[in-house]
Amino acid sequence: MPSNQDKKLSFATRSVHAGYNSADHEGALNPPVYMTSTFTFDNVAQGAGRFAGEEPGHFYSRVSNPTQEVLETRLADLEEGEAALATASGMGAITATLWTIVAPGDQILVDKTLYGCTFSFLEHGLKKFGVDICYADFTDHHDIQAKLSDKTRVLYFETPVNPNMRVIDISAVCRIAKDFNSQIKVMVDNTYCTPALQRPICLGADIVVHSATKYLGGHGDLIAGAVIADAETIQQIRLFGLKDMTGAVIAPMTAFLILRGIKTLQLRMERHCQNAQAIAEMLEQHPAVDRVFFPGLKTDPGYQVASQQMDDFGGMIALELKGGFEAGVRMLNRLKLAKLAVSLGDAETLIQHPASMTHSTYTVEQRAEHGITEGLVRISAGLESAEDIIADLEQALAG
Ligand code: 4LM
Repeated sequence: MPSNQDKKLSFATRSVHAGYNSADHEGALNPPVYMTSTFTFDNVAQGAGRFAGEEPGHFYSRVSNPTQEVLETRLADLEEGEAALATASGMGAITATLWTIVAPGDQILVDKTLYGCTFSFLEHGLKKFGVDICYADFTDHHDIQAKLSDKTRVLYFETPVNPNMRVIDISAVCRIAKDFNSQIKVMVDNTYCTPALQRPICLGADIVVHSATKYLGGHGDLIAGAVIADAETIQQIRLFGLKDMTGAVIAPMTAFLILRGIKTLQLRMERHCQNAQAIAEMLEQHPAVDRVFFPGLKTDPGYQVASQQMDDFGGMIALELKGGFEAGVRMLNRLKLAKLAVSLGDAETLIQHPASMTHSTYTVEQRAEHGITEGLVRISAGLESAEDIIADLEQALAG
């Protein structure tokens, strides 16, 4: 039996403490922000040893920095992975990872709906360099099986999916991939949930990526990203994808702000989830609304899987109005409290129109093919009182 001391601390406690001991830093309650680009060596042998990875220690902040390291230790702990790498953006995390693990001739099998710039990177970026990008409906397990091939190197998806909220069964997808070929890497974008709600590595995934710009930072004041995986993969991404291929390095001050944000992650997620649930339930009853996409509604096709793999249903909602695109535009232009803006996971409720904004990287035909309707409206429920957000949405819908 482990003693009480050995027992794993709770998520909330680890969000505040993991990776940092004030006793090692003059008693400073918060981690110092190491504003330095380079690190001095005692002698040439020490410098050479650090470059060769044979000696511990930092040598240049494009590779690592002590403030960044605290954030990485905390993120690895919360996602229950071995190691993490913090990056300058979510796209920095995604691109640094994929540049590292795929080669020309490999296939990446991805869910049919992705955040617009992830789609663009795959379709217009990696494809140009001879990587085959193959799409499947990851809620249809036969479709995944049919598209796996001996070239498949990575399976990649988001859940719930940005922007249409489809829910993908992480354990089932991992089983299908590993049964086919145990070497395939399953990579999950966990931005919408954060580890406070969903931990893909515990469900069998190999790699988790984040836009830390969103809930992890939590205050709409920074751009950042992260990758969590086994230590060897993280080291490869750090020394190739980050150092040589993208240079998508996080700034020390940004790492500090994310550490600050993560201290309140669980508290904030609870409120985001409560507000989203209340908003979705109102919208479901509203006569102007055609469809609501939110996995916390019992009528949602993702409800069962979300109940199993998520601790709560998240803060994101999508909807379609009865009048389609025109009705959506009229409603968005009438909002007073909710902000018309892309991004998500901030204190402010943010609403946007994916077809003309976050998913405008797809053509109209591609959006139709990939399940993104032209009239879809996306809501990121903020931390205001649910009553006030609902009143604003109701007045905007009333017209
Ligand atoms: C948005 N999203 O949807 P950076 N992965 C997911 C995302 O939603 C995003 C990124 C990665 C939005 C931005 C405008 C699921 C971004 C990319 O923006 O590079 O940190 O993350 O509104």
